[in-house]
Amino acid sequence: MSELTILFEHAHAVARITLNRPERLNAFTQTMHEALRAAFDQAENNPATRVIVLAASGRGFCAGQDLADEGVDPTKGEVSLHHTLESNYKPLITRIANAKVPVIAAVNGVAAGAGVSLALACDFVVAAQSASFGLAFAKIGLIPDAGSTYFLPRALGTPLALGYALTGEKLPAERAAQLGMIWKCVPDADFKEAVNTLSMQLAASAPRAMQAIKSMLRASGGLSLGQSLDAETAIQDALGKSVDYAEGVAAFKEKRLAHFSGR
Ligand code: LHQ
Repeated sequence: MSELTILFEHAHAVARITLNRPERLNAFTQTMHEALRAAFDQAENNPATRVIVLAASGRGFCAGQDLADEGVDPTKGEVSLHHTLESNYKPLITRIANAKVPVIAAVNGVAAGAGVSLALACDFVVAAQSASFGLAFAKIGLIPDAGSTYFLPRALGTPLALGYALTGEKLPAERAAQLGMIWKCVPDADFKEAVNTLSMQLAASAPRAMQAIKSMLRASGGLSLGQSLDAETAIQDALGKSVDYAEGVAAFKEKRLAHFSGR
């Protein structure tokens, strides 16, 4: 067993959080949830963080809930899944969706159950070609949770969401990219480079604009056209007074790269 269930690194404005239970395909335990929360605290409390990469050790990304963990194993007596969903998954998924900086899921291998939900909560999913997404929930008598009933129909459309959720059939990464469920599927050999390139690209982008883009697009499903136009106007007006807008326009005119400060 690995001692640290989560690894954390911070370099060049990129916070890298790695799920580290490779022998269980990084399935979630209570301990891992707690360590993951601490890692997100560390990433988000550092003003130098401009992007968070959520990666995984070993051959899998995340096999969802560890079905042998205390409190969720029904072979050991009656369980209440309310506790772990309320205190672990709900805050995690909400936190990723609301994070001020973009979050990239680096899906190196199989994602199953709540591991799929975790990936879909992120702003980008970059997957290696050998990775796959398995909505394994129904196979064990449960429904998609941790946000999957929200994310899946939006990402795939209702017919495919129903099909994959009801059958639990694995969705290969390449097909997931073709269907628009994920940002990119790349050959295994190019996977690390693809994640690095995207994280460096985002780290160089204007932080306030990225935060506003993320929050507007995530809220858009619940807004009317009029509300969207009003919100765009208010946000754009504020961004128009930012140092980064002045820098972006100056860089464009001078035909050079912009250096954004986040102000
Ligand atoms: C595991 C797991 C696992 C423990 C692989 N747990 N050991 C539920 C309840 C509570 C609240 C919150 O939400 C949820 C939502 C969920 O996430 S429910 C869905 C949970 N996940 C699954 O049902 C997936 C179970 N795993 C699998 O179907 C397979 O392992 C997949 C398809 C992911 C990978 O298959 P393989 O590549 O053939 O690997 P493997 O099955 O040999 O797994 C490697 C080891 O990891 C193995 O242990 P072993 O001692 O035999 O080497 C597995 O038992 C263990 N493992 N997933 N979720």
